[in-house]
Formats: sequence, structure tokens, C-alpha cells
Amino acid sequence: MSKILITAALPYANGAIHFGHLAGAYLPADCYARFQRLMGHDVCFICGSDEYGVAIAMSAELAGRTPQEHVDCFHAVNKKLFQKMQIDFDHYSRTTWPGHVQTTVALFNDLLKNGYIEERESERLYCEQDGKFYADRYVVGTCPSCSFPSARGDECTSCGASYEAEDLKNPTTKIGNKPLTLKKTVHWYLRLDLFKDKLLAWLKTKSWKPNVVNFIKKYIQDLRPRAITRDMKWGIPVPLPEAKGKVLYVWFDAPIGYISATREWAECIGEPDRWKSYWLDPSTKLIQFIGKDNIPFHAVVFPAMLMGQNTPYKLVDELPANEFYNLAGRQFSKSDGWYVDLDQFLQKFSSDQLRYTIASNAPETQDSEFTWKDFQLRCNADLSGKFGNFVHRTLVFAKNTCQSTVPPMSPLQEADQLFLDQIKKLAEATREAYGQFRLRKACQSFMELAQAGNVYFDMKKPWQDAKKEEWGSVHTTIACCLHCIKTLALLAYPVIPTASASIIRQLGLEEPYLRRTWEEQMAYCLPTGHLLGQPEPLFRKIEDEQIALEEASLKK
Ligand code: B3M
Ligand code: ZN
Repeated sequence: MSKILITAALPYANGAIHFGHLAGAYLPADCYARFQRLMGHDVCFICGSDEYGVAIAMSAELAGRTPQEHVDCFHAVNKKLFQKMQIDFDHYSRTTWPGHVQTTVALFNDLLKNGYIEERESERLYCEQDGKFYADRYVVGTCPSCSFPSARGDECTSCGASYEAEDLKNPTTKIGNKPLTLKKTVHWYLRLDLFKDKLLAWLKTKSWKPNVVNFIKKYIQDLRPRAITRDMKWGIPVPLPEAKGKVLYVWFDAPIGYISATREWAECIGEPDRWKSYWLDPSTKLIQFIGKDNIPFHAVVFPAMLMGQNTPYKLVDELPANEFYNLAGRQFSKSDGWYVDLDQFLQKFSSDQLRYTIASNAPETQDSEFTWKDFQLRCNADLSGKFGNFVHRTLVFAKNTCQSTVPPMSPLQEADQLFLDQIKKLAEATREAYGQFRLRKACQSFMELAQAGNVYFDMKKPWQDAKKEEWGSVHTTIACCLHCIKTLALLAYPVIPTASASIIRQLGLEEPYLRRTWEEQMAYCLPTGHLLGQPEPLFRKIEDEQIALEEASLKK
């Protein structure tokens, strides 16, 4: 048994999570956590809200709330949405819980003592009218590369260039359009440049996905000291007497949130030191699920921060970063109305239907997208047509023809043996795929097994054998199908846990059965004569009219 610490990127408490977030990090992380628990490992699955930063302070201001009210609201919203999606964190923390300050300050102090944080004077944008500095996204101006007149303070939405707010021409405040001028101020910089060799040597030991590795290689060539403080109120105060009015940059404290969240989890379960058994034990596997836009911070900046500590924290072992999941050709955007509200969606469709749709088309090696048609197809053709159909027809047949009991499985004909072999083979393929972060492949394999079940059922025609009263053959067929269903419940559990639990009930097994390991469940045979539960359909079919309505409301 190994210890596996799984994290998923901390979402900003600045809006409700959408399908894109789920596909990028949370669903793959949850499926992986469920899978590794089945493998019998000691899994801790950690996440939480990212609650500081300019973007949040600004949205709060625009919404007429204090930043704390703002994050309280969206922390609760997202926590609920994760629950509804069956994303089963061991702990969902938040970076405004008081313990997070302690951990962040400790890491800052070590970096400072060890010479990795340095004070530097620079010119920053200042508003004479307000008597204060403005940072990043609080600023708008003319893009230094393409002259687009309303470019953001961190990047240009027109040409995609990224730069410092100080590089903008004619900079003004985003709220109120007040002019800004350059004024000297002091900030603290993380000397990323000092970690270049250590980072390169460490990265050599990793065999991450090509998209991740290529990105990092380029990024590391140009490592410069990076300001980790900001002139603003919302954030963790820089723990130095001479830094009054300055807070830590959100990307400095947010990844530390993984550690403090694990600490909070340990406190909650009444074993306050337990977090150390994950973060400070070199044998722990640390797996961090993120979207591709978060790669540099997880592959370079955070590891560098940890390398600069006197405490030997775990560095990330696996970084399964996904590409983007779009909505019908374009990125999800609430402000443009190009958006499907997750909460409303879950009032009409099941979390399993969405989980399967995303997992079977996850953006693992390239961007992928949600479309209503594709959603309908995956739900109707795969979930209902193959998976649900096979489970239901078998259980209904067993109820009507075998008095709802498990019949004896013999004598085996060649076709039966081939089917049992196929079950084993596809179970192994599914297991391998989950272990390699290949959710698409895992879905494909268990769906292939469901379809193999239908083909076997059709070929054996147990209804004909029953008419002929060839009970030996009827019983063997149904026993093999029930064995397949029991296996399907296991293979599909990481992706569609609600359906799996339902199959287990319908098979007349008790809920704790699902807590057995993969190996135990594979080895388990439904005993002859075992009483089955009541069959009921697993998935609802989605009608064309409903899809047409959804498509129309999206286009509006
Ligand atoms: N909140 C960015 C994002 O949600 C950021 C991730 C933090 S992970 C430490 O994409
Ligand atoms: Zn531009």
C-alpha cells in the first residue's frame, strides 16, 4: 500500500465552476482518487477555494461586496457544486482560513532566510487622485505590442501578448478610468533564476506528458526574479515590518494552500500531525491535477518555492495537466453568455451523464468540446443503449426466468468461456488506463465490455433456450451476464459512481461491497442461489426536443 496525495487546482472563489473546470482538473482527479482507493492505497484528496488576488478584489468591488463576502458566497457555491457532481474530496478548504497564513508565512520566512527572496525598488503604477498603487488587472491601457486601446493589465485580449501593467501605454484604472503614473516603490522578488539548474536536473527525472514537458522547457530558459508582493489590501500581509500596506501575490500563497488545506484536513479528523505523513514523507506520491494554463506555477514556481525550504516537502511526482474543454467551438465565457449553468444543468440531467460525457471525451492530448448533440449521443447510445440496456435486460430476464436468483454457471460452452475471457481482458485494460490517467481509454474499455455483453446475450438467445426448456444453457448465459454486470459496476465506478452503486443494489449486494478493493471485487463470485434486488433503469434517455431547447437557449 502506498500513500497517494492527490490535489486538484484550487478554483478561484470568484464565480461558479463550469464544465471546463471539471474537465481540466476536478473530474480526472476524482476518478483517479476513486481508482486508487479501489487499488487499496492510502489516498488523501485535497482541494479548496483560492480566495485572494486582484481578480477577486476587483469582482467584489464591482459586485458591491467586500472581498470576504464575495469569497464566502462563491466558496459555498462551488463546494455545493462539487458535491452535486460527486467530486469526493477528503477535504475542501479555503485560503482565507486562518491556518493558511501560518503556513504561508513559514514558507516565506525560509525563502527569505535562505536568500531566495530579495527586496528591489521598481516603478509601479500609482494614482495621484487616490493616493495608491494599482496592480495587474486593476489597470487597463493601450497594448504595447498591437496598440489595442483597452488591453488588460496582465495580457492583451486582442493579440495575446503578456506583459507587466507598467508596459501599457496610457494606463488608467479599470474602475473609474483614473490616470496612472509611474512611481518608485519597493517589492519583494522570488529569485527563480537561482533554481534553474536544480529545476532542470529534477525535471529530467520526470516522464510527464509531452505537452507539459515542452511547455516547461521553454519556460525555464527564461527564468527571472518574480515579484511576489503587491500594493493592495486583500491578501496575506507581507510578514515584514517595512512592508506595510503590501500583501503577498496570490500565486505565492495559493499553491501553499495545498499544504495548509492538508493541515486543516488533519485537524478536522483529530490527528493534527497527520498532514506530515503525506507532505514530509518521500515515499508519498504527490499527484497534482491542473488545467494547462496552470503548468508553470506547478512545474516550476511552486517546486522552486519548496526547494528553497529547510523542511523537506514533497515535490510533485505526476502533473497530469489537461488541455481545454470548450463549449461548441468556443471557450466557456459567462460574460459573453457562452455558458451552461452547472446548477441548472444538474436539475435536468444526472451527474453521471455529465461525468461520462466529459470523461469519455476528456481533453487529454488536445482541446475537446461539449456540444449538446454529443452529450445526447453519449448518454443515449452509450450509457442507455449499451451499458444500461445490458444491465437492465439481464436483470429483468433473471427476475422473470430465474426467480431473481443467481443461476448455476455450468456447463460452459466455448462461447461462454470466450465471453468470460473477454471480461477479464477488458477489466485489465480498464485498470491499466485509469492508472495511466487515460480516462478516455478507460471509458472506451468498459463501454466495450458492456457492448460485448449485449452481443453475447443476443448470440446466446436465452429466451429461445427457455422456450425449449434448455435450462442448463439459460442458466449459464445469465450467470455469465451477471458476472459481467458485477465487473462493469467495478470498472465504471470511478466515472459513474451513482450508477455503480445502483447496480450493486440491483445485484442484491450491500453498499459496503463497493468499499472492497479492485482485487477483492474481481475475485468475488456471486454465489449460486444469491437473491438479486429489484431491476430499475440506470439512465434516462434524452429526447431530441430537450436538446433542441438547450441549443436554442445557448444561441440566445
Ligand atoms: N486559482 C487559477 C485557476 O483557477 C488558480 C489555481 C490555483 S492552484 C494553486 O485556474
Ligand atoms: Zn495586443
